Amino acid sequence: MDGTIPQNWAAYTAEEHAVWDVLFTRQTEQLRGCATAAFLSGIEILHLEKPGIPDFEALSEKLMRATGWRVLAVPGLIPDAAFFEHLANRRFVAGRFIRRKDQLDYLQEPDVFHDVFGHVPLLAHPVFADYMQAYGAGGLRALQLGALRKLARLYWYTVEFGLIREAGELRIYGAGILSSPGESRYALESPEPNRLGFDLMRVMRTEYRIDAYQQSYFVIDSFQDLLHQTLDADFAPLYATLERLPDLEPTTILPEDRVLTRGL
Ligand code: HBI
Ligand code: FE
Repeated sequence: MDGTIPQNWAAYTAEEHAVWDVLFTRQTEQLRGCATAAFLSGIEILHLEKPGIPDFEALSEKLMRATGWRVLAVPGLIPDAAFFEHLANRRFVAGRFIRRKDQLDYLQEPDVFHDVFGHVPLLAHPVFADYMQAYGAGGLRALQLGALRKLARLYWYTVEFGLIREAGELRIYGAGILSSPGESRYALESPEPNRLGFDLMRVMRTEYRIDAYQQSYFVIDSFQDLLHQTLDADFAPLYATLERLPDLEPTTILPEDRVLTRGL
């Protein structure tokens, strides 16, 4: 009852593999010079450039060697507790299905392209791999403390929509951006969204939208810094403080925010 199912890799059709190939080629071209170096080396370590939807068993073997994570298939979204339990044990759950070829740009539920192309390469990075495990353990505690709404914002603004400062530039590491052709350009280049220095409490106060490009992105200095700002924190008193602070809209800028310009 852990919500996982066999991937049944042999059952994918030629057309399904072709959808992966189209998305993969388009996104890797789009992301040249835009994605964090850790993402690009993850693609290499895991041999994701091989055509077709990856076989989770072979993928897990390579990932296991790199950082001790494995990838398991799920039919779609699974309950929060099960999701966190998997992460806390270094198991990443990925959608088995792939979007149809008339849905290349938009879909609601995470499919195998979002989950594997967007999330899995960074799991080959030792520090990010530890961050994801810590998030899973933190999620289980947040559920007990009734604080999931706050902690979910941390996942959203880092794992899904995070930016990182690297080689004097802004780069993408969030899977929601990496797997979206439109947002990968918008996140780095558009003058519209705010790009704010990452701060744990600030992020956990900030609401987010799931139906449009983000209006604020939070920028980390390094994965090490992200891990330290989160893993080292005792979240129970932070949640208590958050109860007394108003939530912030995605567009808000506070006087104490570190606002980054595109050239940093
Ligand atoms: N299930 N398959 C899947 N993928 C997710 O990203 C996911 C989930 N269930 C719950 C969940 N995410 C949330 O708890 C977190 O995003 C906070
Ligand atoms: Fe995701």
